[in-house]
Amino acid sequence: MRYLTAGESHGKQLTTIVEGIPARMPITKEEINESLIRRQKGYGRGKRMQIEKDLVDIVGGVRHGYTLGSPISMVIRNDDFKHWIDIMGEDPIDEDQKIRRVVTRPRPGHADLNGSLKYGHRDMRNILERSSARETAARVAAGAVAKTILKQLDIQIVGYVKQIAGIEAEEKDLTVEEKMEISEASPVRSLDEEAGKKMMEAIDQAKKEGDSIGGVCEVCIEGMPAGIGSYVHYDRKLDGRVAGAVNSINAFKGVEFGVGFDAARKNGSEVHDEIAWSEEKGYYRKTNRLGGFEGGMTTGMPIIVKGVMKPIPTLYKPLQSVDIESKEAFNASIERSDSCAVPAAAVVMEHVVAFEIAKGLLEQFPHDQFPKLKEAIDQYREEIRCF
Ligand code: EPS
Repeated sequence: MRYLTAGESHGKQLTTIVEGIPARMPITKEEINESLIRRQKGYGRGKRMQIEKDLVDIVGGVRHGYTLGSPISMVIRNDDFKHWIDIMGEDPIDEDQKIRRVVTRPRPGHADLNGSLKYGHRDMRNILERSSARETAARVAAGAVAKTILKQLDIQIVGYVKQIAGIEAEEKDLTVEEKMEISEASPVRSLDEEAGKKMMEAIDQAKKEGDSIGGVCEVCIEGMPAGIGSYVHYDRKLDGRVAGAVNSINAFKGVEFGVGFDAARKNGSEVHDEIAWSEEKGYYRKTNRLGGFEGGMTTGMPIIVKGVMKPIPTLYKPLQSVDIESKEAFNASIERSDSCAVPAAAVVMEHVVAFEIAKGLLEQFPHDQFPKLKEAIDQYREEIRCF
C-alpha cells in the first residue's frame, strides 16, 4: 500500500493516487469528503479556507461503491486557481511576457531558500507552491481511504489538540467515540473546554500581533491487535514508520509515543507496562505508558502518538531575510496567512497515522480481497487471544 500526491497550492488541482487497497471493499466519496471538510475547519485559519471547498472526485479504482483493487485516483480542485491562471498555467509563455508574482525573497522557516538552492529556481514560487501545506489536503484523501479500511476492521482512530502555545488540555479518561465527538465540537479540537477557550484567546492575541503559534496534536487508535509491525529490520518497525509519517507533515518537528520524552527522566519501573492475562482479553498491559508499541510492534493497547507543530513561518510580523537577486536585506512580510493551523494539523496527523497503521496491517495478511483480509484478521485476533 502506498500513495503519491501531485499538485501545487494555487495550481489547477491536487491529485492523490493510492495503490494496494484490497478489492471488494465498500467505499464512498462522502467518507473522504467528511475528512476533507474536517481538515478545513479550525480556529486560527486565514482567508484561503474561505475560498476553498475541498471535495473529492474519485476518478479511478472505485465502481458502484466498491474498490476494484486497481489504484484509487482522487482529485481535489483548487477554487483559488481561477485567480492564478496566468501565473500557474502549464502552457509556455512568450519570451517578452512578464511573469507576475515572482518570488525572490525567501521566508525564514520555509522551504523557499533551500529548495531554490537545490533545484536552481530563481523564482521561488516554483518551490513554495509545492511545499505549501495545501498538499496536506491530498494526504488526508489518502488517509481517508486507509480509515475506511480500519473502520471496517473495528479499529477506531481520532486526532485532537493537546496544546497550543503552551496551553495544555487536561488529560481526560474518554473513549475514542467521546474524543471524536468532543474534539469535533471544539473550534480548536480540544478535549478540554476550558483550555480550548484559552487556546482561542492565544490565537486571537497572536493574530493581533501579526505572529503565529504552534502546538501539540495527539492521535489515539483503539482496536489494533498485538504483534503488528516487526522488530527484525529498522524499516519494518511500525512505530518508526508512524514517526516518519508524522514528522513529514508540514511544520512538524517531533514525535512522541506514550510518555515520550518524559521517559528520559523516569526509572524503568515507572516507564514499562506490566503484563497481565485474562480469559476474555488474553494478554494485556496494566498501564499504557509506552503508548501501544514495544519492539517496533503493537502491544494491543491503544496507540497514543503526539506530534509537535512549530508556529507557521509565514508571518505578518516581519523577519529579516535576503533578496536572492539584489542580495539586500529586507524584512519579510506577507499578504495572507494562517495564525495557527494546529487544529487542522490534528486532522492531517490522524490521516497520515491511519495510512501507516493500515499499511502495516495489510502487509501482514492476505489483502487482495477485502473479505479475505477481514477473515484473516478476525482469525489472528482469536489466535492471539488464546495464545
Ligand atoms: C499555506 C499558506 C496559505 C494556507 C495554506 C498553506 O495559503 P495561501 O498562500 O493560498 O494564502 O491557507 O493552506 C491551504 C491552502 C490548505 O488547504 O491548508 C502555506 O504557505 O503553507
